[in-house]
Amino acid sequence: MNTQNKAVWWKDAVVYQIYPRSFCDSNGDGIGDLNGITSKLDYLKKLGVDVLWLSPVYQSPGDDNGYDISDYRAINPEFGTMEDFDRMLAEAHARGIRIVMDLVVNHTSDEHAWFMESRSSRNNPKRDYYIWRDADSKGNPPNRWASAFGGSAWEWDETSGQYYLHLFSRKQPDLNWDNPSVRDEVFDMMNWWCKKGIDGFRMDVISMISKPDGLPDGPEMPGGFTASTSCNGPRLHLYLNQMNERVLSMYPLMTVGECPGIGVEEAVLITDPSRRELNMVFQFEHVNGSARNGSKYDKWDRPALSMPELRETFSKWQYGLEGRGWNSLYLDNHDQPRCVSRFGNDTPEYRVLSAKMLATCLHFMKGTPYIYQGEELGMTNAYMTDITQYRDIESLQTYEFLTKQEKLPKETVIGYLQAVSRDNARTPMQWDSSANAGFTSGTPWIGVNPNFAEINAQAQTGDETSVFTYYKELIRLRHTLPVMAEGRYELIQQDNDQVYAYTRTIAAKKNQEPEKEGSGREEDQLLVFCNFSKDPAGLPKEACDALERGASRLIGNYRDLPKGQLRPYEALVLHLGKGTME
Ligand code: ISL
Ligand code: CA
Repeated sequence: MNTQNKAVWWKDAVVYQIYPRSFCDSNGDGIGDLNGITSKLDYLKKLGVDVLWLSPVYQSPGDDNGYDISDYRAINPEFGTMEDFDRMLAEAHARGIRIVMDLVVNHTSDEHAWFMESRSSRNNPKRDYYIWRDADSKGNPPNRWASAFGGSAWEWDETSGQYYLHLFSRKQPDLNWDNPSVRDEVFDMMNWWCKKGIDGFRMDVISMISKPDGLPDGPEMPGGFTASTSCNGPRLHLYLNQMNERVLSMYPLMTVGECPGIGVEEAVLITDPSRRELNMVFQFEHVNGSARNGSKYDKWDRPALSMPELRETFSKWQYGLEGRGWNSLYLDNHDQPRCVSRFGNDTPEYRVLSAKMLATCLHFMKGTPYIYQGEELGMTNAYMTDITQYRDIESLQTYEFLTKQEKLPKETVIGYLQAVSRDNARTPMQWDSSANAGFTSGTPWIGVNPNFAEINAQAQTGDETSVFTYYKELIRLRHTLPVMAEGRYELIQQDNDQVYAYTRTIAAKKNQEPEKEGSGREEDQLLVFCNFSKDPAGLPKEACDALERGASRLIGNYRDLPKGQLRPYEALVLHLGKGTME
């Protein structure tokens, strides 16, 4: 691997996220598994990714598809055995591919041994591993926080006569990070996985681990609840710093914190290397939807960001972290609808073009790019029409709440789910055009997207014009061109409402051979132009100038250079580098 021995190897790496349940089923039970992943390593090697991040594969009752862990040191039997895991790890390493584990430690499952002890009585030594509170004088929960999946964030425990906090489902009780024994247990467990040879952690809702003193209510929400105030709590940095000292600093890991509710300045505090916390974070500002039309139900009735809003958000992060921290770059993951459906155009005419355009826009930014399984094929939303087709706890609980309590028409709520349900990302990976898209020989746990006959890996891997081949080229370029990893981002065409355009610039390296006279430039520059609309757009003057100065076409989603206009969803990257004429 080209990045093997550097301490900050993740700076020119590309990460691929696998949602194991939906990736590849090796034994016909309809559920993707570890042996399925191992069988697809050559596919991933061909794509060229450096790192695989696996959504949780630990033992779990599966209330939230594995984000509710009942044993951190055991593999979910649905996914295989620890031997299967070790083999997958070894096979990945043999191909120069690293493995990053999902670390879900804001909460455990209610079936974790710690919680079973904790709830057994008020004097149990593990009582304080979780967040228990008395009812208020009327018997109500201690505050009005809503759970992210609907309803109160507090569950009454009959046996011990107190409420426990669960920011997610009632089967996901929040750990009490203020208890040093909890931190000891978590750090021990992390060291155990590191000693096994894993290469990093993606840390689930890590911005929520430090609860604010007094647990004050947040902004009002429908249903008599308020948002929680648990993001960026008072001891977040202290705990991350301890984690770094006691675990992370001892291995050459990559770490990314999933951080709902985080802004640029908080992100700098977490990712500034001198502060010794994490390498990068997932921020949410570009995927939370736009508040421009007002919204009552948060992500459900918010439109996707328009291109200018998206550009403003991305640019804020690009400028904000420059020289101070490090960005992670993503459009898709297992919680988000498919980006080609949300930000592009998933009709047959424009799907391939717009998928490549979005990929171009994201991958040329500064940071570490993440590809979510199927994104490299331009997979689309599933548009499931009936609630019985949905599996995700958030989708099901939201449907109940909005149709029953809020009395919204079913069609309206199904419309919301079709646009933003997490299940859009969780339909099986589309491998080929055989039954069930080649994902399983049995019955898949969630329906396959009916468009698998047209959109699948087999059809794309050998096709020079496919979305897959385009991603492969983007990854290759990131590994080859230092400017792609290190160049400074600068927005151009700020008022253009069709074209998102920016440059990336890096000074030519000082210690290189002296340039031959007249043959080169002092800096290396990329110019990126992305037409976010199906209408042609005028070719920006920076593109014309660069072409006149001898820029070359680095990559684009049309075969040739545009003539005067950018075509529908056109993406074009020009390279003005050493060797091009001034
Ligand atoms: O998807 C969301 C709801 O719109 C997010 O709020 C999501 O719950 C949040 O990003 C946290 O996500 C992570 O933790 C959850 C889990 O359900 C998600 O799959 C995970 O990515 C609880 O562990
Ligand atoms: Ca299986």
